[in-house]
Formats: sequence, C-alpha cells, structure tokens
Amino acid sequence: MRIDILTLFPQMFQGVFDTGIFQRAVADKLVSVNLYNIRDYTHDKHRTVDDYPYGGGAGMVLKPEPIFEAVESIRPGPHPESGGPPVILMTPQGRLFSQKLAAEFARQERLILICGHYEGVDERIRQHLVTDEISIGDYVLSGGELAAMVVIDAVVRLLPGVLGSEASALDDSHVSGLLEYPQYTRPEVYRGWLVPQVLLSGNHAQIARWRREQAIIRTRERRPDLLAKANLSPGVNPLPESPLEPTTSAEEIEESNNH
Ligand code: 9D3
Repeated sequence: MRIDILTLFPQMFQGVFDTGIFQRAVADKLVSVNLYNIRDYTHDKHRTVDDYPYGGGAGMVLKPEPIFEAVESIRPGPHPESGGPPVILMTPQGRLFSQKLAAEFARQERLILICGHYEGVDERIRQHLVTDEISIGDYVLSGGELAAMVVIDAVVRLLPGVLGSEASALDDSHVSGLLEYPQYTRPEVYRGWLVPQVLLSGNHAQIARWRREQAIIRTRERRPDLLAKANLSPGVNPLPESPLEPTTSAEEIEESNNH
C-alpha cells in the first residue's frame, strides 16, 4: 500500500514512521509513506496556504489551489469516481472512524490523506476533490495530523504480513466485538494478589471458557453498547460445550486485587 499525506506539519509524522511496526513494514516494502508539505504547492512569495472566510467570521480557511495542485501532482491517475485512490480529508465533521472503516481502507492499493490545521477548508475541496471525510471522535484536536496517524496505524497493522502472525489481528477485541479478558503474568502472587487459579490449571478448555466469560462480563460492565452487537457465534469466539464450571468471578478478582 502507498500512503500519501498532505500536511502543513510533515515533521509531526517523523517519530511514528521511524519506529516499531511501521519501520519494519516500510523496510519490508509492505507500505510506503510519502509526506507532502502543502506549502510547497503555493506560488506566491509568502507561500500562502490560508485566507479569510468570505462573508466574514473568525478563523482562517485553507485555500483550494495548493490542495488541488498537490493532489493532482501526486495522483497522475484518474479522479476516484473513475477508479482513482480515495482522497480522505481529516475533519471533525467527518464520518466516525472505526475498525470496519480501517479494514475497508486496508483493501486499497493507495490512500491520500489531507490534514487540515485550520478552522476549515474551502468547501470546493470537499465537493470536487475529497472522497471521504473522517473524524476520529468527538473531541477537539488542533489539527488533522494526529487523527491521520491514528487512521494510518489502524490500517497498516491490518495489511498482510505487517503483524507477526495473522492471529494477532484476528484475536483483537474489536473483531469479536468483545473487550479483552484479564491477563496475568508472573509472579503467581504479587503483594498478596493472586493470579486466578484456573489460569494455572493447565486445563485449556476451562481457561478458554473463563476468558470468554470474563470478556463478556467486562464488556457488559464497560461497553454494553458493544455487547448488543457482539459476534458471539461459535467460530469467532468458541462457546463452551458443557455447562460452565464455577470459575473465579470478576468480583473475586476485584477482591483479590484489593488485598
Ligand atoms: C468551532 C468548530 N471547531 C470544530 C469542533 C473547529 C475546528 C476545531 C479543530 C476545526 C478543526 C479542528 C482541527 N481538528 C481536526 O482537523 C480533526 C479532528 C478533530 O479535531 N477531532 C477528531 N477528529 C479529527 S480529524 C481532524
């Protein structure tokens, strides 16, 4: 996958792409990331990217010319309507980003992301250039850059070969629709707080059942909205074959954690 990012602050992305799974994905040629400074597509000596809003009002508006010229110079191919890559505008007014959308973007050969850093962008950019408008949530950021990094992170880890194993991506809570079960590592007793006995039992069926139970309890407590639409079908999240054995309850874990 090729990802092109248009931004006024390309430096903001450095640490992200130079680290961890990105660095490896880029080295393995599974993804390439190109940063374009919108200011490089201006023609005036002040390199003007924004201007006052027609009709008055506070804030500045991102001018159309540099954005159109940047996209058209990096996208020699057709407009998306005729099969070109998606042109995604990061904006608080966009469609809410989700795992489902990440999977959809991960199927593309190419993505072009535009990051605004202003109160707004000229509407003609939305109407005649952009194919998707995306928000990452209902909170105010100072620009689209961090939001773009969130989107890219979620997409790139879904690309085949990027994670160590396919299983890691499939195991993710947002695929089953449940939150993850509690996890423990050594030591078996820490400050008097015990690891649930079932996890030390070596009984894999019972462990699987306990984890599933905990995931459901946790989801019901924290994200009832997720539980309503969770995929509880056997293949995704195996159902126990026999009635549940008594296991450590969430309350008992809480109890133990409070000691
Ligand atoms: C007064 C209206 N404001 C919208 C809530 C104006 C405004 C604030 C912040 C316009 C742009 C921005 C910068 N934010 C983004 O560009 C952005 C964003 C966000 O703020 N939250 C969640 N997702 C995104 S994607 C891009």
